[in-house]
Amino acid sequence: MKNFIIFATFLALAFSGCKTAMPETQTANRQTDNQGAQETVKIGEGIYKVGFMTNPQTANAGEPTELMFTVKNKKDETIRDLQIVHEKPIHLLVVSEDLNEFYHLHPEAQTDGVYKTSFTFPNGGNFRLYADFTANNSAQIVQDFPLTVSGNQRPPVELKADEKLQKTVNGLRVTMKPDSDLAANKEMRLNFQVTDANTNKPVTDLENYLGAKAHFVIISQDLQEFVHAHPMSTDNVKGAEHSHEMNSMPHEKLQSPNEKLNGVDSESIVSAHVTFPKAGLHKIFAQFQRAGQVITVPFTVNVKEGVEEKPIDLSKAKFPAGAFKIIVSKDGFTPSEISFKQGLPLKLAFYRGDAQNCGSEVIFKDLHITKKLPVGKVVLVDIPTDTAGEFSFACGMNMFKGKIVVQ
Ligand SMILES: [Cu+2]
Repeated sequence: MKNFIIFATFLALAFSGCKTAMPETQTANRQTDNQGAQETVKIGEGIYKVGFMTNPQTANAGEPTELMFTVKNKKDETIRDLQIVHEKPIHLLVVSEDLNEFYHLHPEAQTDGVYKTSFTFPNGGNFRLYADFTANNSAQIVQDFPLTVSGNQRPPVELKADEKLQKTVNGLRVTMKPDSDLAANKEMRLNFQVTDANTNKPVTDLENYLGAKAHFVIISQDLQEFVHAHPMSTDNVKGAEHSHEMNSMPHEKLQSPNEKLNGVDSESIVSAHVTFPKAGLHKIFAQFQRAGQVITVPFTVNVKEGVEEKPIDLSKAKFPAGAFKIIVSKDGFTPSEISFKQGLPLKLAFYRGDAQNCGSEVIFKDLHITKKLPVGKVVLVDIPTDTAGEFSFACGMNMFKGKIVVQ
C-alpha cells in the first residue's frame, strides 16, 4: 500500500463570515514510505502534518477506494482526538474539477489513528478533496488534496452562472435570495427559502443534518476558495458555539420562529452569512435533510469585483492609557496571544474596525465574560492577574481564538 503523491496546498478559509488567520504552508518533509506523503502546515501557533493516502494506490472509477487521513502534531504524535464538529471529526468534501460532482463524506477514526472512509468514484478524472477538521486548541483547518481517479471520464460540464436562483431537487424547491448584490469582500446574508415543489407550501419539516438545519459548501471555479458554512439558527442564538452572532445583520429580528421574512414564514428560510473573498464563478452546494433524506441543491453564481479592502482606521479609536489594544479584523484578534506579568492590572481594549468579520462579540469562557464588540467602539475588559494561568477567548462563532498567559 504505497503512498500516492498528494500535494497539499493550504486553502484560505475565505467565506463563512469568519476567516481564520491566513495559514502559511511550509513544505517541510516528504516521506515516501508507507506513511504516505505528508505536508507540514502551520496555523496559528500550531504546526500540523496532514497526510493523505488511498488504498488501492491508484483509485479506480467504479471500485471502492479507501481515503485515509492522518493528522500529526509538531512532536510527530498522531492526533487521534480531533474535535467533533457538527457530529463528525472530519468533514470531507469531494468535488470533480468542473464542480459538477459533489460528495460529502466522513472519515472515521480507526484504532491506528488513521481517519478513514471508503468511496466509489462513479467517473474517472480529476477531483479535489477538502478535509475540514479542528484539532484541539486550534482553529478550523481546511486542507485540500487533488486526486486523479483512473477510469472512464464523462465529458466536462461548463460552469455557468444560474440565470434564476431557484432549483428543484427531490421535491424541494429552493430559492436563494442574497440580501445584497453578490460582490467580493462584502459580508452578506444568503437566504434560502425552501418550498415543497408539489404543494407550493413553505417547508417547515426540515430536519437537522449533522446538527444543523443545513450545510453550505461554497467553492470557487479555480478550487482555491472554500467555505463550509452553517445556518444562523433561531434556537441556537443562545448557544455561542453555533450562533452566527454576526454584526448588524437583521437576523436578530428572526429570534421568534413565527417571524416572517418578505412575508414568508421564517421556519422555511435558512440563512447564512458569507463573504466572498474574490470575484468570479462560485458553486454553492446547499444541503438539507427532509424525511431522512439528504438533498443537495447546487447554485452557481458570478461574484462581482468588490470594493478594495481598506486598512482599519485607528485614528478615531480612543484607547485609555495603559490599556492593551487588541484589534478585531477579518484576520481575527491581533495580537491573539498575550503574555502578562502576574499581579499587574490588565485592561484589554478591543477595537473592531469594520463589520467584515464575525467578531461581533468576545467570550472569555473561564471568566464568564461575554462582551459585544460594536464596530468603531473601544470595548474594555479587565482581566484578573492575581493568579498565574491561561485565559482563552474566542469570537461568538468560536472561530477566532486568542489567549492571555498570566505568569
Ligand atoms: Cu460533514
